Amino acid sequence: MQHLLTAGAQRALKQAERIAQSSAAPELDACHLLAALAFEESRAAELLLAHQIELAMILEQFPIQLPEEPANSDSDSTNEPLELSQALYHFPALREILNQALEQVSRSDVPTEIGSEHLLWGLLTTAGSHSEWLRSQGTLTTAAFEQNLILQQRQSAEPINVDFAFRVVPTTASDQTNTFRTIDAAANRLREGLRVIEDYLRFTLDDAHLMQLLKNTRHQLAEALRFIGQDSLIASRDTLHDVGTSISTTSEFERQSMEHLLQANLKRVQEATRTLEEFGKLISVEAAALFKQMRYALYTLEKSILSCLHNQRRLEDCRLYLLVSESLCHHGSGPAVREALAAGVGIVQIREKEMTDRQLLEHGRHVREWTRAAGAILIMNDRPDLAVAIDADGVHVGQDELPVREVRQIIGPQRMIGVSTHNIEQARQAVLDGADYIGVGPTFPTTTKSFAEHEYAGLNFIKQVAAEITLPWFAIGGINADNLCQAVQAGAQRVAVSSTICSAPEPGQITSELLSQFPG
Ligand code: 3NM
Repeated sequence: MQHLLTAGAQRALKQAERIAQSSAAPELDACHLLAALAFEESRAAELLLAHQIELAMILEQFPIQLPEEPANSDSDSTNEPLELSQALYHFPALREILNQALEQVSRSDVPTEIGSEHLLWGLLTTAGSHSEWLRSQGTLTTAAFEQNLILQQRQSAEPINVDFAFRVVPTTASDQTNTFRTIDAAANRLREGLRVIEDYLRFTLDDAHLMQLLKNTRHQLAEALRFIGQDSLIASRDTLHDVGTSISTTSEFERQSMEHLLQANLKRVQEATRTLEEFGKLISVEAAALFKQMRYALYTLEKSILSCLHNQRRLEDCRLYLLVSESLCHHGSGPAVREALAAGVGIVQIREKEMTDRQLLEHGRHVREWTRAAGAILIMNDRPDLAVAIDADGVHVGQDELPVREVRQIIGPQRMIGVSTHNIEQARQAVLDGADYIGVGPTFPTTTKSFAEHEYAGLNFIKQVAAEITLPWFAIGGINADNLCQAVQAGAQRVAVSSTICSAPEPGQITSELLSQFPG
């Protein structure tokens, strides 16, 4: 890493050189630098004064003669930054001081350039008559000096404290007009982008829930623009002179895929809301707050749409999801899982409530091997830590377990998170929370998990979800070979079962039977 000297430090070194010359000294030494630091306007000079050390005292103490001519600013000051290595080369007598200065800089919170204050630190901490004298000046101990140095650095790094909020208010009529024009153009950009996204959601993704979110955003835009004032916006519109309308880049006409088009428009609407928020602050605080809300809603929308697409691909071939519990398996979970995988189960969840962590870890590693060999997805119920430990592909959580955000913190961005939902509000919320798939149930009465009377969702819930959610979802609860067709008719494209496969005398055979009931 290269270290540069600040302009102040460079000036001080040059001044020291001149002082050495005017003092007819055989070579430049530390006391010339000390005099130069006190002589130049610099941070070092401020620090010296803070410790009651003045130039006159230095001149009295050391055999120094200040130059009669002031430094020629033109020839002396160069704009070239000076590197430490160059300074060491030019001023070999100051080597130790420069090294001490570097050490002090490296210790600071924000390593910066070497300044005059660091040179002063170098003087204070290297042996010689200069440091003995400095330390004998009462208040100048290394601890006190270091404290002042830190304070000085903080002062320059922190923003100035003011007891009022800055608010930039357009002052002239043309300022105002330009603000309105900017808002008008951004609002149009936002409207157009929202329309493109809406068409995508309607005709391609066919997701009624996310479309509703988009509609809410459009309503918010109308509400926010009321605070701005539609009349002012239209009055300030000047499309003919808008440079943006005539400039188009070729990339604007290139969209490689539907997803690319979607992403470009999601970015466009987010950028537009940012412009609206910033310029809106100049007109109406209420409008700015609404624009901000819209910007966040659009981030969530982007995440939800992209998550739908990504997970639809990941779970494309997964029609049947097996939840395996040792206690339900007549011949042990090993044969049940292996036979079901061989018959075409695409995703397996380890759902054990009785095992110790050690047992779960060992069991999990086996199931990981089997699922990996079959190219199937492995999910761990309720335990993000163990999911990571056995390298599972994801975690499944219920409504009372860890929320998606916390699970995400533990398992990272790539692994999946499944969430159990028992009514449509929970299902919608899970989509917005960032679930990768949801469980929808209980579809039929089940004894594998207990539910309160009001939690029994039934086929109506399946129909509701089928009507509005395109994030992959699995109908679950009491599904068997006899009723699976009802769930499929209600709109389920994927189902999850536990006892039907685990307790079957021939898990492979029942798996095939279940799979054969899916259309296509
Ligand atoms: N969750 P079986 S139903 C674990 O509705 C579980 O969220 C459900 O087992 C939900 O296929 C259920 O044996 C039990 O009924 C699934």
